Amino acid sequence: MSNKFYITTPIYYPSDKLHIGHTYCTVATDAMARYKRMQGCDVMFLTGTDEHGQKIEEKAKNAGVTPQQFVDNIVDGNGGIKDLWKLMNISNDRFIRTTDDYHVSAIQAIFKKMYEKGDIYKGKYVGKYSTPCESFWTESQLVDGKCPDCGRDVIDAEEEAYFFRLSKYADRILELLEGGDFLEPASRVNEMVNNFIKPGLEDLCVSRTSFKWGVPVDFDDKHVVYVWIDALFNYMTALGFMNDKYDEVDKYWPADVHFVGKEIVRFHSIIWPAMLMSMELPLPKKVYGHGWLNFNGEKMSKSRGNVVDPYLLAQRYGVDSLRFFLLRTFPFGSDGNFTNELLIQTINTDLANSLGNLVSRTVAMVDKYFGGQLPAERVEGEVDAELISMASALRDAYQTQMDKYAFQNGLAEIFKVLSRANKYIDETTPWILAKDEANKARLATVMYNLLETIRVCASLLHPFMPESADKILGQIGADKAACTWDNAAVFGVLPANVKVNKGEALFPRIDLEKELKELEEIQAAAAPKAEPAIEIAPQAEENVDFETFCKSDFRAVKVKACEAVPKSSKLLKFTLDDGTGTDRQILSGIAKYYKPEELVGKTLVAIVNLPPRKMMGLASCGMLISAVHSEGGEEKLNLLMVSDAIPAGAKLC
Ligand code: ME8
Repeated sequence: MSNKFYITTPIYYPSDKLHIGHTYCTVATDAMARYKRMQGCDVMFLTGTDEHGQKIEEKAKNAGVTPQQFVDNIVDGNGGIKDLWKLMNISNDRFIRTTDDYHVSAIQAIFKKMYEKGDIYKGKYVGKYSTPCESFWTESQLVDGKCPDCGRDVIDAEEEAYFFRLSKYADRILELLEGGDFLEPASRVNEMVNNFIKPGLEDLCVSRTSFKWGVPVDFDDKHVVYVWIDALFNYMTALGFMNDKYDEVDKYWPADVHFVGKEIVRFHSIIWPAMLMSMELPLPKKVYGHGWLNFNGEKMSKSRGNVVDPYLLAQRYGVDSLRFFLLRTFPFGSDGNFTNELLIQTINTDLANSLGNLVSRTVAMVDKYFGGQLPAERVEGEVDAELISMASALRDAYQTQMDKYAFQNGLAEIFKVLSRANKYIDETTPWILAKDEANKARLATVMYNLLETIRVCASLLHPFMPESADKILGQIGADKAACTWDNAAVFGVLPANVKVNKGEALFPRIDLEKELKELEEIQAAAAPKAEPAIEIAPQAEENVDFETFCKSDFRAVKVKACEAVPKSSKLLKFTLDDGTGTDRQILSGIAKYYKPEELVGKTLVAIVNLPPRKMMGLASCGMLISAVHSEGGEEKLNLLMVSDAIPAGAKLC
């Protein structure tokens, strides 16, 4: 059986500096890659950057540089993405950039192949168009019927585009998701099936003509390939699929696991396998959707000014402490709440107290009582058995957790043993044994058992904190070559007359209160300025002539009934008195902002002469007017309400 292991991170957008959330996923992937290498696997660990798309094109334009210059700076520049991974000691075997020539030409060939097969076809993209943003949206992408980017009105529009026959693969995708453990954690399967597959998979628009910064469709260069096709196939082009740069598809594909954040699980568990099915390629063995890190209970975002900078933390507390904290504290499959306090407390409790203290006490005692080298004589004691059996069983318990990607639990197993070892010191009281020369062999046995326990723990901590684990192994006099995976399940590997090397304290204790204050000040000073608390959409530059404006028929309408639309999280259905004597039905995507019952009896404003349109199979005849703004990064909406003294049907002008 092949012992290859191919693992990937998402490829990151180089649109901004990366933050602790991105670092979290990359560190987890790195720990898994190192764990597999330790087991003797032939690992391919891929990461990279996803460099195309409208967002990058716009950012570059605003910065006055070309898109290529823009991404080069964020990826390769000083303090950029590659520098961050170097700092975090990320051991990726390959780094792909989607602007790499070999990838670009491979994407063109892949697109063409699916087109020739008939799985990509040319059609019309009928949707909504936001003129100020020059972007197309589907009905479901709109937020309250408005452009999700600028919050302004959209118009009906159509554009020539290529489509991928996603619908053709719906049954196979459902079977894939429900029939095994392709997607984990299991909770994500329900999410995908209920939210995306059961409502019906529509064919996917896979080309754009509204911007240029993408891979051109080589047989129709007005179009650029949809960024997600470009991005997802990185996992294969980086091995040499449809290019000559590498020749490792047979060796490493299919991927053993793609680690991805929860919001991109949809792309990886539905669109990606469907495209692979179309290309008749083997599917990855697993997609693991990890949770998000929030900061102080809030989503991290630039507009809130609360993104946590991994550079700052790594420089202040050490790379390994940060790596450790991320994987020790948050269960990988769920969301986690990052706080500075939690970070410092974890460093103090686990690293300074439990691990660091055990190592420094043990080494200091061997140094003090034996001049640094143990004699070979041994006298066993009753209390030894439990420690030895726990340390001997640790590797397998750890493996069970790691194989489930349960990093937190794998580390918990190690810390159970470390805490047992600390207790063993209290039980054996080496300082009392040291008082009597007759106890020398017993004291040496106690020290040896501690050193061996530390060796096993440090070996298994290695994937999480490689530099510190090496330092610990160095201090306890372990030969690195002997600290193998096999030996992690054996007690008694260190030579009987092992010699220790007293060294620096690895994890100094931090004064929580003082440090918190300082850190908060530094973070506040370094944080990009939060955007103003209240954002109002910019006013339209385009003028509408008076006559056109007057064609819009604004009327006061009274809410007779209002109810949620079944199966829609957004829509409310209004039955309105518009003064004509016949009820008017309007659907509005405002369920997030109002409870239906609070609107009954209110007098609202509607445009009543828009052509009727269907939403969720129901007719909507007109549009309710509301005011939209953003507060602290959160969208707020208020329906325009007028005095109840105004009769239904009154014209507003
Ligand atoms: O999505 N906590 O790129 P990206 C945890 N280019 N993870 C977080 C996070 C947080 N606070 N914020 C972001 C893309 N992430 C695409 C991927 S793959 C073919 C293309 C994670 O830079 C996020 O969930 O926006 C995602 O998995 C990864 O960072 C990259 O995000």
